[in-house]
Amino acid sequence: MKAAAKIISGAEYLIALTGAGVSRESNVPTFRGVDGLWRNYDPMQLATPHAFARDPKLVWEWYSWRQALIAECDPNPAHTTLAEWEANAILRCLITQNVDGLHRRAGSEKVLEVHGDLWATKCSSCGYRGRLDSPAVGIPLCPECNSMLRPNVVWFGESLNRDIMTRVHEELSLADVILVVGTSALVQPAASFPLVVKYTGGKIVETNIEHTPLTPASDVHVSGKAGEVLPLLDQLL
Ligand code: BJW
Ligand code: ZN
Repeated sequence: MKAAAKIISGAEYLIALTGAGVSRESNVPTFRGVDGLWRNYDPMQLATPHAFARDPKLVWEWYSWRQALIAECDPNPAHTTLAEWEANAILRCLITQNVDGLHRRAGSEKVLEVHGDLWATKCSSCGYRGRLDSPAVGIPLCPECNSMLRPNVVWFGESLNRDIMTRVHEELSLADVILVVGTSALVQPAASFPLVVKYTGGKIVETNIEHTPLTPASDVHVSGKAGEVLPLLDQLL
């Protein structure tokens, strides 16, 4: 913990990468692991363009269920600590794989949501983009062309948004320390972002309740729950 605090305090340009583990203590299920979303649902049946083409109703049911679940969740001390660090210019940018919006709700402003936003929609055939303000009922239709809307999230096999990726790469090149919180580091390209910082001479601080493929490349690994580790780290700065 002290070693992690020392690296963070000494950082010239600290950024963070978060995954589902940062929201676990807000009661948002993670994807993998014992109580993960993928235990009961096969991601390949739900989080792919092919799945949506085959059974859009099933895919929307899954997203609508998650929207309802997340609407009941609130940011936890991990989210609020990161938001405070941004406000105090300790943290320069937050890259998140999460689509739950909890970082923004905690007050973080410089957030790059690389896998999209659970409440955002886009048309499956025209360029329409929209937002839901309550969980979807059935299959929402495009107000412009009446085709099916889909969640504006990034599914397997899809490219990440180009403008967001440009900004991610700018941040990765500026960063000398990246704090990686609660990601299994299995899904590309996000899993490789910390390595970009490392290969340009920067450091990786990882915190997670388990080891990940990034642990061997990390300068420090802090074992523990994000909602406990981050406030403790804050006290040591
Ligand atoms: C705690 C905690 C607590 C718990 N405190 N910690 C072979 C090799 C390499 C790549 C590929 C490959 N085959 C295919 C690919 C590409 C593919 C990929 O990476 N696949 C791998 C699975 C093998 N990637 C893609 O397809 C990406 N696009 C792409 O590459 O485009 C180029 C391309 C185009 C065409 C063909 C090929 C390439 C897109 C990836 C999109 C991922 N989308 C999802 C769904 C988003 C929408 C939605 O939410 O529905 O994003 S999948 C899912 O995984 C979601 C997450 O953001 C993402 C990462 O998961 P995360 O956040 O790490 O969560 P978990 O559950 O895995 O881990 C939680 C962690 O928290 C654990 O470590 C716990 O220990 C920890 N934890 N409680 C701290 N309290
Ligand atoms: Zn449309």
